[in-house]
Amino acid sequence: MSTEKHKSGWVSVVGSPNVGKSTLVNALMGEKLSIVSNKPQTTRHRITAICNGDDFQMVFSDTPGVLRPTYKMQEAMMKRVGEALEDADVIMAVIDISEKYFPQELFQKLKHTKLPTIVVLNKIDLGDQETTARKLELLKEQINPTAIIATSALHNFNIRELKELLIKQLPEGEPYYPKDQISDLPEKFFVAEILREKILMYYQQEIPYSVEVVTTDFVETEKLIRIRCEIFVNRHTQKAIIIGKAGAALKRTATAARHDLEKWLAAKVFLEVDVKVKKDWRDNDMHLKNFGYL
Ligand SMILES: Nc1nc2c(ncn2[C@@H]2O[C@H](COP(=O)(O)OP(=O)(O)OP(=O)(O)O)[C@@H](O)[C@H]2O)c(=O)[nH]1
Ligand SMILES: [Mg+2]
Repeated sequence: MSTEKHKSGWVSVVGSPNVGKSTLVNALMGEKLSIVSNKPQTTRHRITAICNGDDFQMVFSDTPGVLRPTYKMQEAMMKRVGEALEDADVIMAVIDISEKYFPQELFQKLKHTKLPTIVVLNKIDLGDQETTARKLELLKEQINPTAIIATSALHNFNIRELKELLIKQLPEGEPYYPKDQISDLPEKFFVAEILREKILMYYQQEIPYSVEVVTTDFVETEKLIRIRCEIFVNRHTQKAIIIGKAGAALKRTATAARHDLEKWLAAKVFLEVDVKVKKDWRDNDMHLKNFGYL
């Protein structure tokens, strides 16, 4: 294989919260790297997912959904979106079938960018053919993208086709990462994310949005991997909710996380979880810095 023909590039995945960006990236990767939930604002960082083939390397930046920030953590989340767009070779803009428009700021970027832009209309399993066709037409008119495709990430519909469209737009070049690498984020990050996914799943209202998870220990022994995580909340009342009556809620959450971790790490896992309060951490520069947002 000649290196001249090898294609490499960064694909930034952007769109509103909850439209299925992370589900799409996981489907394109054929592997779950980004956590997914039915609640908006699941992704908080820029998640690198490296998709490798014999003659290409496509580095996805899965980003937080675009929103108007109301606290500092969300400001940091929106900064990640901006950075991902700056670094991109290709923009993959995701909108779902129920959504009327792209967020205004993003819409302007998409309209004026010189980068190849692939628009993905996702969740078409939730709409009828007529709506899908009408939306595709409208998006084509509004944005004039390089290509547009309708998908259902949940049902793996048109994912192979989307992948081909993206690869076509990659610039020629050598790989940025070794071909067996799938992310540049540390294992400890993904461990914390898996636990946060379970918190998104099992707790309601403001709780998932008030939580940060940090992996403090990750020790591999011959028999198992010993992991310790800390869950931080904004207030004492939230700590009580996380733990639940006689610790039942936390136990259920930790057990679900442990099951996923064992699958993901292909090893037996011992998971210890502590809950701590860091008052109003989402607006505190020092805490945000420690948590890797700033
Ligand atoms: N019906 C249907 N649901 C989908 C599809 N793709 C994703 N979902 C669901 O939509 C919800 C949100 O998916 P995510 O992948 O977390 O969305 P996201 O855009 O990454 O969300 P943020 O990270 O919060 O911005 C989850 O419940 C997914 O299972 C799809 O094609 N069809
Ligand atoms: Mg996401």
